[in-house]
Amino acid sequence: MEIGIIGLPQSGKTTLFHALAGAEKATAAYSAGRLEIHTATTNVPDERVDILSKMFNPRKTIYAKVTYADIAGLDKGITKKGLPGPFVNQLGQMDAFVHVLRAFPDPLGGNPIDPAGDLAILDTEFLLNDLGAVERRYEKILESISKGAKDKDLALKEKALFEKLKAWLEAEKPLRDLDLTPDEMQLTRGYGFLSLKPMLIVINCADEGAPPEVPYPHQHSAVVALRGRLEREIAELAPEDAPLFMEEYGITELSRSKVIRLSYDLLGLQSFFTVGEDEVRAWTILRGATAVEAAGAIHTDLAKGFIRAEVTAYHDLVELGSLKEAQHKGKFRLEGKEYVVHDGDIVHIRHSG
Ligand SMILES: Nc1nc2c(ncn2[C@@H]2O[C@H](COP(=O)(O)OP(=O)(O)O)[C@@H](O)[C@H]2O)c(=O)[nH]1
Ligand SMILES: [Mg+2]
Repeated sequence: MEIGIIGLPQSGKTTLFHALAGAEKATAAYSAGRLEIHTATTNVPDERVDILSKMFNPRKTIYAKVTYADIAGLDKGITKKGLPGPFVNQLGQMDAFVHVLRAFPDPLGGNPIDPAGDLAILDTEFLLNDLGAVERRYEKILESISKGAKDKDLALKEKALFEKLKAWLEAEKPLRDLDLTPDEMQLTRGYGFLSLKPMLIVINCADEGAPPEVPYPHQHSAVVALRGRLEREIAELAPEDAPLFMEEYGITELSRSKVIRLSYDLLGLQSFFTVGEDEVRAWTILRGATAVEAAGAIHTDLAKGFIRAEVTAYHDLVELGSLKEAQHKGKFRLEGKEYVVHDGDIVHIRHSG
């Protein structure tokens, strides 16, 4: 899962990227045409993993992970012709966005502080791009129907869906607000619609002063304010130096964890855990995933040879102190393939082969 960090030039994208990547700094750079993209994979902080790790004292503790991409495609500004093609292609491949808004004085001077206005600029570009893509596809669908489409049912379904998408975008509403059925969602795959992707809005504030309000009443989105430059400096400090620095600036809690958690949630992801003396580990699955899908996240062989999932809820395990005690108290369940895994389930897959 890859999350694109987007925003106008000088909004603090690269600064936030480094704050999120933190000390791990496992960053890689690649270029797509003239675009330079940096990516970093980072742990999803999860106190449940910390607690389980204390409980089992394993050789290895492994957190869930997300990848962030710093896409510097707009550094020359938005052209009058809209967003550049290679930039849109890159954005289309992301699973979600973190949209950075500048709420500190423009380091290059000239532009006022207007986070809500800046947000509207890119949002509008996303809508226009999607509308263009929807219209082009819609023409193709009509054409194929008039020529006697091979799969007529599918073509008609697509036609209805794209009419809906078109009307929605023409009303200047992002696609992420549209309630689509899983079937319809499937049909939108592959187009990379930008306004359909979940979006976390980060108001990037000056070192001092209260953050401005930026209302964003849309689905699959959230708003968080932070001080990107300070967060980056702290993320890059040695851990023992961080508390003093934070005290100096009156920072009681870093937003880094919050941003990472929120982006994980917005992606529709959840974690289940495997525990033992060897390893305590968080695994990532989609919300609504079944036990056999969870098995597949660990290894395809576990999905193929799936017999049963042994499941204990996280809070039961923590409350009772051990898997054995959970078993005694009847909090240890055997579940079949179709069981819908809950966030925080402790799972052991019984399998053959
Ligand atoms: N005061 C302040 N300056 C920031 C903050 N974040 C970034 N900057 C400064 O803004 C400039 C642009 O930041 P950068 O991360 O390169 O922006 P990008 O163009 O969006 O990647 C740099 O001079 C940063 O030091 C912030 O949270 N507060
Ligand atoms: Mg940058």
